[in-house]
Amino acid sequence: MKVGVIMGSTSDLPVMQAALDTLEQFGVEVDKRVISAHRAPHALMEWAESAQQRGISIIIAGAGGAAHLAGVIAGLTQLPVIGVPIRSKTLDGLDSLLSIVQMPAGIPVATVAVDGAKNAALLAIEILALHSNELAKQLSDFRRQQTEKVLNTVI
Ligand code: RP5
Repeated sequence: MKVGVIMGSTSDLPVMQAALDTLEQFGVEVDKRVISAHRAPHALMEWAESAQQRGISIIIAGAGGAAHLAGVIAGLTQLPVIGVPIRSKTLDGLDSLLSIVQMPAGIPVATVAVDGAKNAALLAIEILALHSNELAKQLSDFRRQQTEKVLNTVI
């Protein structure tokens, strides 16, 4: 079980690192790439069309601005695609969010919050955990610890 993590630019990496770190924390194998949908469309097509054959089960795609990366990938593969809108300089990420979330019917992209890379990884892990008792156990431990942390906070 492998998760593909792709981003449109190395400038997205500081945000997308949270997805990579979370997947690593759960021991999930990652196939990571930087490919821009508009600067390298042919390479993107090759990557997306071969993703399933390369053992990827779910794709997390982060991009900002006119963020068509996740939608284009979703059109090229039947694998579930989770989009991460990256906060942009000019419109604060609203452009990225709307570009990713407003997919026309027929080709879905599951969209997380602006800069929501950690939740993208957790959503991918939840999907993988449907077929992995080990991941399901790790996930419930993670959630229990998170709950305990909230309840044990002294103010
Ligand atoms: C998008 O354009 C990338 O995903 C990035 O968020 C944004 C800016 O890219 P750079 O100009 O920093 O490479 O394609």
